[in-house]
Amino acid sequence: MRKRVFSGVQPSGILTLGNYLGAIKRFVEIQDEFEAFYCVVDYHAITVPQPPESLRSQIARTAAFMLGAGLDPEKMTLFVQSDVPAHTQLGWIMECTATFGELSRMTQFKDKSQGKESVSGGLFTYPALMAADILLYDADAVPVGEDQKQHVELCRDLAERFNSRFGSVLKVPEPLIAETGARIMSLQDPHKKMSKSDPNPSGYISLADSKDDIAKKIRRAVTDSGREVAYDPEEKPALANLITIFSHCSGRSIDEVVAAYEGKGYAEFKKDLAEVVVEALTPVQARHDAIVADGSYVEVLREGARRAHEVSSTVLRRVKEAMGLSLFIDPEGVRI
Ligand code: AQP
Repeated sequence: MRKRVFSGVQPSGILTLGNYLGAIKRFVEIQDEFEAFYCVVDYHAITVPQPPESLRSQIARTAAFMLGAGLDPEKMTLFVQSDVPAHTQLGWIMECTATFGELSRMTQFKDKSQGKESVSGGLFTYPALMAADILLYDADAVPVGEDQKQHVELCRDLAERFNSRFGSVLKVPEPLIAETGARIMSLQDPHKKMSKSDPNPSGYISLADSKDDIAKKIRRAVTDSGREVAYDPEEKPALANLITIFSHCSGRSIDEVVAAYEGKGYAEFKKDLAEVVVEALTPVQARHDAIVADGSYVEVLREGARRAHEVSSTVLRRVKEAMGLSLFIDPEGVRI
């Protein structure tokens, strides 16, 4: 039997090149090897305010970009989190399993809240919901970018704690992180990861950016002092990030990229980088546009939710039974 993977993507903006290279490209590569469940995690997106119209279109576009990147409905299950009731139910149980101290140590919360008390409670507890998302599918592994590793480790801790209290109920998953390219950094600040909710659009390349926007953003990307195209993440982090992007989009190794630009300046490197990125994204954009135009993602998401419900409701039932919670009403709200 194939091992199972689960992973989610937030529809909190238009997907970035970071989401694509760090996660979605990988989802596509492993869809033959694993039984994969991929989820548009819209409950996670509402940890910060989202206007309803843009949230609705971002959910559709996230799914369409994931399919456009090459996810195949014949091979994997793609669904929207809020279509499957078990997520919030196990989410609450995981909130009650996690401790305040554990959630306080999550670096993403620290980064995103920046010490403000006005952030939502959901932003603080969302790693518990993420743990529930994963555990509902008995996932063996979770393909994520490096930035999500801490959350997958929390998920493992919560599953182990739950199992030590209630018996062997939950499968403890492993993170599955690519060796390189797992963390694509902002084009404006190489110490910050590239993020779709960055208020400065020059920091990220969105999957919807035009050829001209991509060229402009790469031209304006910060570089380090010096002229030589050399890969040195410590001393030249901005350039190292651009070389990593080049390598991932072109399929050439870091060494090959560096060798190709020996004796050439940053300007020529950046011009070619823009072309390589455009070449990688053009087919994804074309398929995305076709999927949005014919609306075919709707049926994929409907069938995905049906399949996800089938699997997750069984795991939720197992959890409730082990904890002594009520089983008089099934997850659809129907008396049994
Ligand atoms: N910069 C990145 N480099 C590599 N991988 C990344 N991922 C995100 N940013 C990078 C990976 O993309 C997957 C989906 O991420 P997400 O949408 O669920 O949440 P996120 O990590 O919070 O992504 P963003 O773009 O930064 O969203 P916002 O701005 O809304 O917070 C994950 O596997 C993630 O590792």
